[in-house]
This record gives sequence, structure tokens and C-alpha cells, in this order.
Amino acid sequence: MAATPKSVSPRDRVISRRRSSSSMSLESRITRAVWRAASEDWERFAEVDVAIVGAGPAGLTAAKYAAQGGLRVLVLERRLSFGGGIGGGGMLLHKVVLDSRAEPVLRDFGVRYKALPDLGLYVADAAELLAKLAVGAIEAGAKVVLGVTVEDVIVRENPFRVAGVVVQWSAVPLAGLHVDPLFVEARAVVDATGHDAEVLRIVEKKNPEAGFKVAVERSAWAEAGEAGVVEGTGKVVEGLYVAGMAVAALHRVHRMGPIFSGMLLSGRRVAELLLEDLKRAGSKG
Ligand code: 48H
Repeated sequence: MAATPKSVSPRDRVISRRRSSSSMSLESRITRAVWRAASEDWERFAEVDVAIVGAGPAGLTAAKYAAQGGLRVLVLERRLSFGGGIGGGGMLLHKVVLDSRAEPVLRDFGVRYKALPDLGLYVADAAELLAKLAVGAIEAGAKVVLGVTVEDVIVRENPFRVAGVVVQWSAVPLAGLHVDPLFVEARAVVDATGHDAEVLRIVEKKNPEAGFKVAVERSAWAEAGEAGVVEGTGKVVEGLYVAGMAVAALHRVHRMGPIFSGMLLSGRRVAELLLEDLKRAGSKG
């Protein structure tokens, strides 16, 4: 008796069509695609113009304006998400506060906000602000890599300068593993790590010859804090810049609560300084 031909299920038909388009399985092609594209990127990350540590409001704003100005910008973020302190809004309520000084930046990023004329303030949705800051930075050409922790810096002496960052997958310290890191050489490093000013603290602790001290931020005084963060933004030592809340730790500025104009303006300010300094020194293109 002749065997009845086995019916082919739609799923098997899709699989066999995909197989015939390539001799490799889909699994093998997925692995190759991730590996190839990631290694091409990491080869470029070995040497960049600017390494920004932290994808909070200050870091992402700095990234957009620096990349827009033609610098090769890499943002390294420890978490698997963007936005730093934005997502928590004001005490977990989903709004953040801004004021008219931040209006040009909000417009550049296409962030919608609502004016509250009786209060002299603007409000925006935390989710929209963080999403649009990230989109703005990426569309300007900055690369943002999540899940990477900066654990040290590269230095050179006579005269002292910071020449890049030392990076590790965030999962490695979390797992308590002893794994040697990799390096990202950068003409400028920006500490945009927020309240903890992590990069500044590492440089201060390991390199007293850098000649600066990191203090602690001061208690809340919103108006003074907003102004002080922008005023204190800038170069700390050759090759090392500070923006955002990390400025407060360096210069003993007051905290300000969930108002973010100072963070955005600080990010824009540091990008302007980077463009002046690095363009003057000649871009590596
Ligand atoms: C990689 C790191 C590392 C590291 C930290 O905290 P952020 O939002 O920082 P800013 O300065 O952009 O904004 C501060 C603002 O969010 C805030 O906290 C305000 C206004 N507070 C006022 C108040 O009164 O409390 O973002 C910093 C980012 C975070 O995403 C960290 O995960 C990341 O940096 N980060 N990434 N390597 N070593 N350290």
C-alpha cells in the first residue's frame, strides 16, 4: 500500500522556506548578527572624542549638542534604561518641573510641556522628557550603550590629564566576579553620574595629583541649586568635565528637588565647552 503523503504544517513550511534562503539556522544567524554589529561598534568605541558617563538628563542633553556639533560621542549608562532621576518624577508622581530658561532646550528636543502661569513654572511628563532626551541624543549621532559601568579612568602624567574611561559590564560587579575591564580612550570624559559624582570621586581618590577635592552637595534650596549647577558646569582637570548633579557634589551646591532646568542647561553648557575646547584642539574626525 502506498504511503499517504504527510501533510506539512504552516509552521514547518515557514521554517523550510527560511532554511532554503540560507544554509544557516535562524539561531546561528541571530548570534552572528549581534556579534558582528556589536564588535564593529566596540572597535569604534576604543577611541572617541567624548565619553559621557550617565544617561540622565545632563548626560543625554550634553550628548545631543556635542554630537550635533560634530563630535564622536559615546554615552555609557550603568542601568538598562535611560533618564537617571527623571523617571521618578516628583516623589513618584509622573511630572517634572521646568521653567522658562529651559524652553529652548525643550523645543530642540520636541518635549511638550504645560505652562502654569500662576506658578511661573512649566510641567512635563517624566516619561516624555526621558524618552525624547534619549531620542534627541541618538538622532544627533551619539551612541548610547546601556548596562555598562565606568569603574575607573585612563590617566596620563606631566601634566596630569584624564584620557578615557575603564568600563565593565554592570552585571559583573553585581555578580561579584573578578573580571578585568576594557578601555575607551576619549579626548574628554564627562562625569554626568548625578548625586554621587562617581567619576570625580574615583579620580580624586586614586590621583591626588589631579589637585581637586569632591565634597558633598548641600541641603535643599531650589533656586540657588538650579543656578549653582549651571555655573559650576565645566572642566575639572584636563580631559575631565562635570555636568548635572555631580556639579553639586564638587562645588557644594544646594539640591533642588524635581526641577530639571538646571540639568538640561548644564548639559547644554558642557557640550558648548567641549565643542570649543576639542574643536580648537582639532577633531580626530
Ligand atoms: C555608568 C553611571 C555610573 C557609572 C552613575 O542621576 P542622574 O539623573 O544625573 P543628572 O545629573 O543628569 O540629573 C540629576 C537629577 O536626576 C536629580 O537627581 C536631581 C535634579 N535631583 C535633585 C534632588 O534634590 O534630589 O543620572 C545619572 C546616571 C544614572 O542613570 C546612573 O545610573 C548613571 O548616571 N551612572 N553610569 N557608570 N559609574 N554612575
